[in-house]
Parts: sequence; structure tokens; C-alpha cells
Amino acid sequence: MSPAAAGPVVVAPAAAGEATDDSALLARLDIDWGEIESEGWTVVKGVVPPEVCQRARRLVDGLLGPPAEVVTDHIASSTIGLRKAQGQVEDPPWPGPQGICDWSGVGPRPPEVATYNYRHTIRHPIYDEVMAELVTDATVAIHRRLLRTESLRLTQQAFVRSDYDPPARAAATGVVVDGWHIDHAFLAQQYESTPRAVYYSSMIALSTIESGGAPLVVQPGSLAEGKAEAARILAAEPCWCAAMPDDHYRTELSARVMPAMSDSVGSAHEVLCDEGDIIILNPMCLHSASPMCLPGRTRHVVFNTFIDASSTFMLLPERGATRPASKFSPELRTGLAARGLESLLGWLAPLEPADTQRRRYFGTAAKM
Ligand SMILES: O=C(O)CCC(=O)C(=O)O
Repeated sequence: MSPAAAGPVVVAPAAAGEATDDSALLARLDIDWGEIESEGWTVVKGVVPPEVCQRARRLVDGLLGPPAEVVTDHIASSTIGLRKAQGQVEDPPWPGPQGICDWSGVGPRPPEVATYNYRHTIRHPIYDEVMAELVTDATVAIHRRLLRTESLRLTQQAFVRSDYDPPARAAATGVVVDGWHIDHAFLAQQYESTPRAVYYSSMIALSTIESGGAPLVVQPGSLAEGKAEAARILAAEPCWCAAMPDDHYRTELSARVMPAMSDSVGSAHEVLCDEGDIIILNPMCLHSASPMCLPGRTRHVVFNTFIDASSTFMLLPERGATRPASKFSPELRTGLAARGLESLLGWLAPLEPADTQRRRYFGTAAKM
């Protein structure tokens, strides 16, 4: 197979001081690296201090209003504003949005809020110092090790709040899933290269997540099934794989890989956590959100997503949330810089659409 056409690629170089020895920090954590590789998820205990979790929950509740069945009125009356208020839109398929933030282009850009019934998402810019504290040193060290890179970049932060969901509770028996999916598919070369040309999500539990309390649900064995299917497709159709545009890894390849995964609810696994734990999730693992079935309870989580600096193919224009140069808040920048982590936002420039057409799937060790 010939190498992918090489055009000039926007690659942020390792900044001075980026080389770091994370060994001591990682040794203090109990991390099941094998589970991440084989199953595609693991829980790392006690990564974020309770006080930081509490401040993050308060921030979310301030933006969305107190946990309730419907939050759109609060949001509509706040400075965030909703382009589509409740009642103006037919129920869309998950993940909505029922309402998203409106921004006229004047003044500071508001956070991106998407709300659908009992589940609400807030994306950057989020104007609060706690956003930097949520990127803990341990989280950074884990992702450097996972992606085999010294040039880690943060691509997005997203809060999700899952409020009590009466219809789901009424219907609930055993594990409830909102919709099995994978977020992204990759080929073996992307896992095998150095740096790795994939991403992992890390989801911080900002409050304890119990069974029935809107846990992330994962499907054991699905990652291996997906990787086997991706290998089969690559062997059978190398030209199709080589010609795939960037975004088709996320869309077309995902759509072809996912049917090979068993989605039996009987074997589904709720990933339970204590406050401050993080779940590391490979986006190629079959997973689902689940509703909050416990009356009076609310689940708060925040996702941080990282890539290696050379994996610009994952930053696509239509995925506005992943264009960090214009969207991360000054509070996040300042807080990371104070800890010497400014390189996490070390993008050279906002991506131009043409840049995203350039292909760079694999690190230096392996190219198609
Ligand atoms: O919120 C959750 O537990 C799941 C989120 C999810 O499915 C996703 O990030 O793709």
C-alpha cells in the first residue's frame, strides 16, 4: 500500500519543557492499563479532589439552573440564551439538541449548551478557573502514556448533567441504555504508531455514580470485535481504506465496524464510580449513556479529550467544539499556564478548512 498523500500538515512542535517524566505520578495511581487495551475502558480512582468536583457541580448548576425535569426556562432567561427553546422543536433523536446556545457574534462567545429532556451538555468556552483544575496532572500523565507522546493537546471539555428521568424509571428493568454507539473507529496502524493517532475520552465523575444513576454503559468484548472487523476491512479493501477522507474514520468506518459488535443488553456493564474517579474510554468501544432512574438524584460528569499534536485529522470544521484556538476560555488558558501546561492548548493557529483535508493518520513509526 502506498503512503497516504503527504501535504503540508499543521503540526504543533513539542514546546520547551514539554518532555516530562510521569513515572512517579503514574506509580501512585492504580491503573489497569491492560483493561484499557483489551476492553477499552477502565476506572482510575481518586484523580480529582472532592472540592474541585463540588465547584464544578456548582458551575454546571449555575449555568443550567437547579436539577429539574426541564431546564430550558432557566437557560432561556439567562445570558446563555437558547436559539430553540423548549416546545419550539419536535423531539429530536438522541443526542438532540432540543436547545442550543445562540451567539450573535458580539461580545464573549457563550458556552455551547445542548439540552434534550433530562440530559444537558455544556461545552467550552466555559469561563471559570475550575476548568483548568479539572485537567489534573494525573489526567495529563495518563494520556501522555496512552498516546505515547510528549506533545499532548486538549481538544475539548464537555460537561454532561443527567437529571432524573421519570419515563425511563417507569420502564426500567435492569440496565437501561439510551443508544449503543461508538464515537470513532480507527485502524490498527493508528493504535500501533508512535505517537498513537487515536484519542481516548476521560470522563470525571463529579458525583458518585451508582447503578441506575445514569452510568456510562459499555459492552464487554466489543472493542476486540471492532478491531477485528477493522482489520478484516483493511485486508479486504486496502484501497478503500487508503482513500478514506479524514472524517470517514469517524463516520463510514464506524458505521461498517459497529455491526460486528454484539450489543446484548444482557451482557452490558454499568461503569460505576465514586466522586473524583475518572473513566478512561476508548471511543471505539461500544457504549451508551443511560438515564437517571433514581428519584431526586443527578449525575454530573465532565469529559476531557486529548490527542497527540500531529493528529490534526481529528479536528474537523463541522465539529466546532474541537476548534480550540478560538473557543477555550481565558480562565482555562491562565490556569494551565500557571502549572506549566500551556502547551496543552499549543495549537499553532485556528485550523483552516483546507488543513483538515490533509491526511496524517499515523505517527512516525507506521504509515500506510
Ligand atoms: O454520558 C455518558 O455516560 C455517555 C456519553 C457518550 O455516550 C459519549 O460521550 O459518546
